[in-house]
Amino acid sequence: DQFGIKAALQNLGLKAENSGTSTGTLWINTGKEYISSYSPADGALIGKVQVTDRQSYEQVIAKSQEAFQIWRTTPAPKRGEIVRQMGNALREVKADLGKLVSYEMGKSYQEGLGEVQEMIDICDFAVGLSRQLYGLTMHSERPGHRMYEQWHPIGVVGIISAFNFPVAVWSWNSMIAWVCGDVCIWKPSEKAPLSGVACQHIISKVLKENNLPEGISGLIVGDYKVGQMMTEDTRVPLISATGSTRMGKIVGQAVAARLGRSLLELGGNNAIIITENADLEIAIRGALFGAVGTAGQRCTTTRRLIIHESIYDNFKQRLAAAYTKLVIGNPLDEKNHVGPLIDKEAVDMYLKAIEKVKKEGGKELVEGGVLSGSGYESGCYVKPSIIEAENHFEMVQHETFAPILYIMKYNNLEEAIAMHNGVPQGLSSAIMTLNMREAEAFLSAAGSDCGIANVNIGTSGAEIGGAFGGEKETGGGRESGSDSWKAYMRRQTNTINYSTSLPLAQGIKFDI
Ligand code: UN1
Repeated sequence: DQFGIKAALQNLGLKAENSGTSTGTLWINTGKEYISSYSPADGALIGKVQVTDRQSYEQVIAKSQEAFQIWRTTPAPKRGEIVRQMGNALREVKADLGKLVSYEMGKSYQEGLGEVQEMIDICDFAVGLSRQLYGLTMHSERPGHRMYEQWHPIGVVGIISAFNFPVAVWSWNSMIAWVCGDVCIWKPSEKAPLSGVACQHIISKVLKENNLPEGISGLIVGDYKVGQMMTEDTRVPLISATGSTRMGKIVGQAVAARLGRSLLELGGNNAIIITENADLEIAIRGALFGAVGTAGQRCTTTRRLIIHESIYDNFKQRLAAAYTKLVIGNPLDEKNHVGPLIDKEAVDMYLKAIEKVKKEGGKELVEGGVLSGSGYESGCYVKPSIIEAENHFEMVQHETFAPILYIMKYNNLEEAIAMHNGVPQGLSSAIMTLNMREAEAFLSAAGSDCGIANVNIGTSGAEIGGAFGGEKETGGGRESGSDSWKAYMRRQTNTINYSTSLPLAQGIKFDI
């Protein structure tokens, strides 16, 4: 136990066998099916988590509905105070939780710490927000009347999160939803359930210390069938789901069928345009972290580089040289840059994508492949690859959750932007240029069609202060900062008559 995993698990209250259903402080024992969580770092079984069955799901729903009655009328700044305590609790366990995230899903320890930092940041943001849930006031067209709008909590929010950010994305949703007065039920990824259980322990402790109803935070565990209980449930007015476009289409349609609300944050196919006016040093570094960080398993991962033809050869040589310096290995060992993929299924998809794109005419500039031998026993470690390809190739149009970077050339910026936007997804994007006209064209209404567009920064690593999400097949939802909170509340327009008569709007006469 060279990296202190045992101690971290212990500090986080995890055991070999864990219940996966929690109404808050109360953990429900279903005693039946288990999910085993294996580390892609070394292939070891970390622990088991019980799968939520229908009966225990009903208990979670009942507790959250009960809790909502109290939480919705707790003053928002008081709710913020609870979230402040949650942020502090996260500060205390940052190293342990970062380690668990790293060990359970395979991102580097540095990135695991970064993920927990992102949670702490959103807590701080939410605390401030708890005093700023502003509505507008309007001028009524009728004398002696006042109009305004207010924002009320919506109810039970169902959160479905993905393995790649097993805890941060949940916190973007839950911390904001909590200050908004909602209660949350979380189904963490079945590929990283222990990280979910660990967070639930942290939150329920804070709730208990404050004598708050346990159902403010509920946890359910399992695969899509468990998620389905929430997506089809009219008692859950909002479902926020993060994951693949395939999953999002199923969830979105199930929620729409009952006219519920969904907030979707799905796949990306993020590109960087590198113009002849780029600072090449920054462009290389931005592209490198964007493409290989989290082993290419961020929804914001850089998947395509669109490079001006005049610098194409030079850039590709420098990038390929940078790739030779990447050290691949155990994510907990801080000298390594790239950890494993989440599981062998992901490795298969990575291999198939490379094979397929080569059949389509792609040329491997930096060769991929699965690593074997000492340190790579889990079978989940792969080599980041660069492939020269064309934008219309089927594989280039598709999001493969692995470190495969497609590079291509362009001749003029208009063409580059058309290539950039010429994919079904629309999450994150970037341009590398020191030329103001190019940068502004990229950010204009005729530029990038993505929810995130950066200049001289890679596509990943967004800060929590902005609204996070994207267009087209990315699903259109916005989470995290800015005014994303509005998605978690219901808006009510109020008109108050304090006059002694009853004039009708639009000047309508109706006298008897
Ligand atoms: C995700 O991959 O689902 O912008 C979220 C980023 C991170 C969040 C990624 N802050 O890369």
